[in-house]
Amino acid sequence: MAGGATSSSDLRRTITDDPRNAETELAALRRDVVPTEAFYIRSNFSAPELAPEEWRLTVSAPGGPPSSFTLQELQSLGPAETRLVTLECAGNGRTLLDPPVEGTGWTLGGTSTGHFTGLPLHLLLARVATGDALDRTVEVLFRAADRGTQDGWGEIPFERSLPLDAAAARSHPPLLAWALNGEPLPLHHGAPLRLVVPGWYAVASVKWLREIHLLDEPFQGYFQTDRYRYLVPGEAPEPVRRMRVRSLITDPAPEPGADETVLELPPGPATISGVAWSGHGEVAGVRISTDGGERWMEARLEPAPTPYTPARWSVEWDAGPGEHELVSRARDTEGNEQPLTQWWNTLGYGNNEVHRIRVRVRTG
Ligand SMILES: Nc1nc2c(c(=O)[nH]1)N[C@H]1C(S)=C(S)[C@@H](COP(=O)(O)O)O[C@H]1N2
Ligand SMILES: [Mo]
Repeated sequence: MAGGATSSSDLRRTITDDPRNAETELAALRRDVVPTEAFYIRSNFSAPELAPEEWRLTVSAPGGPPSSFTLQELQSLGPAETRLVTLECAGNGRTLLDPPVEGTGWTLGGTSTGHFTGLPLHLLLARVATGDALDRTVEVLFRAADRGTQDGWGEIPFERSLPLDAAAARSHPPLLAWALNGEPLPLHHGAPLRLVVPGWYAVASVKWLREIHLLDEPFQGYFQTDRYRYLVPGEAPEPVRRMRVRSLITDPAPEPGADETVLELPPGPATISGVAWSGHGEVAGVRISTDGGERWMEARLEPAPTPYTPARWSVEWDAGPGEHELVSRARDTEGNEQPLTQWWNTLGYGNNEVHRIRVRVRTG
């Protein structure tokens, strides 16, 4: 790689052009906020270009007529909130699985953290659910403008539901977001309006929102019942919900754009550092090994700025010449710990195995 400063646009690598899928370089995850140009992108279909002036959000509740809102009308329903939110694709880490599984080829960059601004969803629900509508509601469905065909399902939009308690949460509420890092949402992140659900794998954070329906029975669509399920042969399928605890070593990390599998380090004192987060509470601790998992030391931990976003950790290491395997292993306050070996499932979701990297320390 040529020397000099790395621009933010170099901090994301393309997986597929259309639909657009791109992952963030590990080096970009050293920052609390990932620059928008480096924020990972995951889209199942081509991005729909929606004219903001013509765009409306249609909302319906059981027993009532649908209503519709312009972006301005939504913005006037209550005070906007700006929150730091971590999105992580449920397929992050999929390419590490052995035997390999089908699906978008994420290494470990299917995650980013940014400031989202929007209306807490419960304010909209309170506005549209009158009478006994909320008592009759079990799930809230979010239907987007992007569409495509799926075998056996014909042409379908991207659409997902949330259980009512998650949709109506007042603590770390889902946001109907129109801005990312202080700017209007870019096309590929769901302009003009998307859902952002703190703590949940990002499949819940529906982009290019067009309709919201309060449902009196569970939603059975393709992206709910056929995909985004943990399928383990011989076990009952479980839906993909909250982010499983994960840590990443971000220093040392490959140079952006480089593909080295063994990182070169000079001998002597070094700081190993990284991030860790969980959708199930706070990070309780991170243990680091420099010998492939034989011995472990507890990392110094800085608390996350806000729940479900990355906490930073670091350890000092006196790097001796030779090859070493560095491993990071986080645990959360609900007692979950990253598995030492991968948790294989047919669709390759939620692989939160420990992060292992190989380093070669030069002699003198
Ligand atoms: N409308 C729509 N919303 C969507 C998707 C999509 O394909 N279409 N992909 C989901 C998935 S699987 C992920 S991981 C996140 C990615 O959000 P980002 O592209 O802003 O990073 O969007 C979610 N929302
Ligand atoms: Mo995803």
